[in-house]
Amino acid sequence: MPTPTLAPDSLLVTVAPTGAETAKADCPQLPTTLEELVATARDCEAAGAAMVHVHVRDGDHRPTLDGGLLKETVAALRQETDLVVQLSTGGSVHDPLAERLKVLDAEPDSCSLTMGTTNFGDDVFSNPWPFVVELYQLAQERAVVPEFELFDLGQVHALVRLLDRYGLPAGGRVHVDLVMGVPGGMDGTASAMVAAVHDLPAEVTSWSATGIGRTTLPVMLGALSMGGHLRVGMEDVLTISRGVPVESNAQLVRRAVEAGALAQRGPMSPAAARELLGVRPASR
Ligand code: KMH
Ligand code: ZN
Repeated sequence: MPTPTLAPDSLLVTVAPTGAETAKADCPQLPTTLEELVATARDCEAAGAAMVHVHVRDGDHRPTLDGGLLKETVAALRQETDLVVQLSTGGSVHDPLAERLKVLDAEPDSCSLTMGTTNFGDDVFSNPWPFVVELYQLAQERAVVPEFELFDLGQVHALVRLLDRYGLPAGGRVHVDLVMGVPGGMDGTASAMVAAVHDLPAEVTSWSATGIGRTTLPVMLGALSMGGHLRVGMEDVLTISRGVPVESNAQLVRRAVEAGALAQRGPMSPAAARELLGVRPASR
């Protein structure tokens, strides 16, 4: 993707409020129940988020891909917010591939789609090529718009290969999220971002970035300087500054919106985000 001379006027802020890695016992403010998730989503929308990236938890606050709960969650978020609802197909590192494919049965607006296997701390986040292709084709059939998650430079090139072989996603737009700073993936540095963005295929119409842990701020500032959008949230970072715990996801969204304001980019509305991403209009 050629780097645009001018950044877009507005800023897509995606919030990833929960993730699959943090235990509720270690972080009581992590939204793990449906009520907490919906309240968080409402607060984040009011603060300027336009999309929510969702992992759900069971009654014991453990990550689950339970189909009924995923459907209930999509319905509740649609009922209570206008946010673009993106379900994680990454799940947790322990989720079987077949279960991850079934996430699309919950009919979200969007789904995450990671472009390759990555060492993930001490674990392995498994995304073999045949799985990537199957998930992509399923998303095309079901008209679910994927967000391509790129954890590494090699995954940029896997995206080139996927689009060459299987064509454009539903909606015809291609949105990428650079997930930087995972131990085992690309580092959360400006030089890694420049390399990744430089090699994005021409089909890419928008990209965002998120920096895990201590890479949050450099990645945010780098993405704003390169015309990218932002993903923030407690899936990715649990401190607001060194040693200070995050109070809420809305706090992280507000900080992203403030950083966007400095770059003269106001927060994009959910309706504008749907247009950007090629997602169907909301049917609340
Ligand atoms: N929880 C990670 C293993 C995604 O949501 O698609 C994978 C992840 C990516 O969070
Ligand atoms: Zn996720």
